[in-house]
Amino acid sequence: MELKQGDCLIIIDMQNDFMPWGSLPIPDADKIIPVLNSYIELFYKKGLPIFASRDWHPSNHCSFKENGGSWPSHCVQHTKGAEFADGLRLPENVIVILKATDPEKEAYSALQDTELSQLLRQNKIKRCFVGGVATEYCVLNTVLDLLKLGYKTYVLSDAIKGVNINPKDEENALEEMKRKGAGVIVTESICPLSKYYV
Ligand code: VGL
Ligand code: ZN
Repeated sequence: MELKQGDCLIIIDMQNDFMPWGSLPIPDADKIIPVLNSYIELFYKKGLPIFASRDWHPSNHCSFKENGGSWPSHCVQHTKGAEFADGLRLPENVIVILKATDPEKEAYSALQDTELSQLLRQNKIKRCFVGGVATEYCVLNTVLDLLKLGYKTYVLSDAIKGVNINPKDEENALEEMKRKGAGVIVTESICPLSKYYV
């Protein structure tokens, strides 16, 4: 498969709090950092847009246990935990999308109450390549929204990680995305030259 104009990379919530050193650690989430770096390099060198979402909660967010939700406090605005994961190499022209900023609302999809759908239209995007965390929450909901909007959507299966609160959650999420029309690819599908680009 060849990348072309109209393609974009969408990186979901690769932030310190979701890494093994963060407050809501996703097992092995740091292992996908070099893989994502290679996708970033590939899209950047082809001049294709790169979007990166950040879970960006106020400290009184409803998803936190102390506020009646089910998650430990995470990705609080302007904290180190909300910054992009150490080691992720985003270019200077990355387009950052802040999500789940309303204290009263959980928002897993990077398209929910954000400017992302407008930006995709403005950039004349046709195909979206999506990686990041967590597979069965923010990646899943973002991919389903993209499919609903009619974008050809590919899940970067070597650049996602799930929480797996139940052992099959990630697997089921992948199945659902496929069933609803997503393609599932790996680095070599779009970058045949090397294991990791660069
Ligand atoms: C996420 C749990 C809570 C995610 C965000 O990025 O998938 N998961 N907040
Ligand atoms: Zn969150």
